[in-house]
Amino acid sequence: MSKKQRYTITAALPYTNGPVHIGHLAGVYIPADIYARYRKAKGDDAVFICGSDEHGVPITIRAKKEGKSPQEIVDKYHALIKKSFEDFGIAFDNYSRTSLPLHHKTASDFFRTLYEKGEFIEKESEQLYDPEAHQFLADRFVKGTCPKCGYEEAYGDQCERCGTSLSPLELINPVSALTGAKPVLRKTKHWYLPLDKHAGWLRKWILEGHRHDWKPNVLGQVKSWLDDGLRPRAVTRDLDWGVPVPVEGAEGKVLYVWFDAPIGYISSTKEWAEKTGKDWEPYWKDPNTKLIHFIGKDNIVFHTIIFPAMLHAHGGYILPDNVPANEFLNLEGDKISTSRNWAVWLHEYLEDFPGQQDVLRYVLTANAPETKDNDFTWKDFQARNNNELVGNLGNFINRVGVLTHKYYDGLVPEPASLSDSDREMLKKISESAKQIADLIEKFRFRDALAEYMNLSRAGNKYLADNEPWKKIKTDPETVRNIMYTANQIVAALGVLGQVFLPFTAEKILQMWHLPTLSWEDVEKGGELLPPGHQIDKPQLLFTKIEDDVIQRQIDKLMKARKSNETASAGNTKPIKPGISFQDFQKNDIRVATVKEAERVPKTDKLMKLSLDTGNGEVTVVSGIAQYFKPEDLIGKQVLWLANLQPRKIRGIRSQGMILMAEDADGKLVLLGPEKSVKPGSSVS
Ligand code: B3M
Ligand code: ZN
Repeated sequence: MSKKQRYTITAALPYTNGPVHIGHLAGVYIPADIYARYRKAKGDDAVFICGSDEHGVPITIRAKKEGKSPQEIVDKYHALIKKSFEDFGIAFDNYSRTSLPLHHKTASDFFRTLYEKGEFIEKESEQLYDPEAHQFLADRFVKGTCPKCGYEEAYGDQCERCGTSLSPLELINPVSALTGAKPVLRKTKHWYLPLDKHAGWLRKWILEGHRHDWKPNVLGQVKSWLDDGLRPRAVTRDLDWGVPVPVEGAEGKVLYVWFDAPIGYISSTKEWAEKTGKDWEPYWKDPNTKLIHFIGKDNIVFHTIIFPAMLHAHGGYILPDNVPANEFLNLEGDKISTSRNWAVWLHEYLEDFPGQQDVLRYVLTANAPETKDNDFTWKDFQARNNNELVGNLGNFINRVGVLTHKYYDGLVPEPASLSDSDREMLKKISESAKQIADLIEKFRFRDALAEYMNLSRAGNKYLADNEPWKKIKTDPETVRNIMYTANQIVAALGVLGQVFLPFTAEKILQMWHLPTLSWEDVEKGGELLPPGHQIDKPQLLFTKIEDDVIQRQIDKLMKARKSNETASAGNTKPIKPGISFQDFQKNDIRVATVKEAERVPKTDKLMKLSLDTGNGEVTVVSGIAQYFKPEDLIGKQVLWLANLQPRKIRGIRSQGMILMAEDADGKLVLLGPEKSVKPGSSVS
């Protein structure tokens, strides 16, 4: 037996400003749960930690919208989220919340330690303040006219029309997005974590030390952050909801939510330790402990750079051993969105598919966005249930149970002398277990699940090839061998299934009266169920899902889409004051072809494009990097305003601009000719 290894396994703390949906489950909680269950099945000393992230600006916005206090909002969603996780068998050892006094104290002490060690920089700056709301305004909460292009709806951090990065102070006629009031300037002091100081060791630790064991998507993001150059990052905010900054002169300030949230992992571990009479410290401080963070791709920088820098600056803590981040899950071809209600909510799924948690767990694992964004569709959900769960796994187990009862009154038969094919099948059981283990340890959960299903498929094939129902009269000895072997496979599927499909595995274990078998027992090979072992009459594990059930789900989504369209139709902007045709003709708009595209370093939004204008190439800097990948743009034809005065953006001379349509949710869409035309063709 391998040595017990200590693991601290965390799953991202969900924001309590809405319920959880399939994207959360597929991206973070199911893989984390499989991994934690696996480690425990292997006999490791693993603790699985999570909790609600109850601070941050979005929660205060939600509270304002619903006319409630932030505490009321987080109470409501904390309860809902916690229940969804329980319902789906996400087996946290502790699910905490960051509004608890224990967390406030832990986060506060952590900040104080860094403060006292001189790990922060203090900086005073002038920021916009809303005199009506009595609060400083985060950049996104200031709107006004872009000084570069005159767009009236520019945000305090950027103009989405021309792509220029802005500071709120550059906006013409700024107004508060909270109250519409004219903001005033006020001095404010904040504490910054000088990430630049940490760049050296971070680079060594991750890009050298973990270059073989961390996922490529994670390494890629880390590298691009480091290559762009790290800068000091403010870890405090002027806000009245959060953990108060525990130093003098910080009245009315709280810790930045991304400073306190990861400390939530530590406080949740402390809470667990208090409840269970354990010591929390080895789980965070013993260098032999492996710390694993399961997260979505939008959280990578916080878990690979910022939180490790905090832990390092504090001293005494271990750093993550791995950060297996997933990409995103889309729904029926569209990005999942809480505000557009484009989601499958877990609590609603359970109303429509009671008792069918494992079907969703199965589909989300089989289709997990491990290496790239993936799509969930209801048709695929139906097909996987009917073909794979009903047709393969459920069918195999049922057949073995039925035949064992029919031939042997539910007792595992005594084998005669096993044939080569029986032996091979038995060998495959332990090989599968090892293979699944290996894949899980590499965080390849889809492949691990596929291997699990392969074992069941092999079982089906074994029965079909050997046809016990034909031999029972003529060759009962061989049938005893077959049914003995088939029951061993069921036992293995029950034990190994606990990590993927806990509800189903539980049923198998009960029907087969499985003694306490461990993962190691299955890996070792050999007999799992002795002859004479009694099993129950089988009940069906899965049922076929009919078309009308799926159609209802699709209809529900279409309804959400319709109501979004109606809502956004009411939201179109008023038409601007009239202009003459001559005015319009001053615009020289042409079709151009994108030849090259690359992100502008150190910005999130800017993309540098090289356009074939039919009359040479020009460079345009455009604020579209959030919506497109460079490779998606190359070769596309776009509309180009050719005679806009050139200007420098981030040191790059940008000539003209690209025309775009803005979707109701602010997403930008390229405009181009309906069919390809010669670059330089004019638009009128
Ligand atoms: N609440 C963001 C998110 O849900 C954030 C994660 C915190 S993990 C410490 O995506
Ligand atoms: Zn602008």
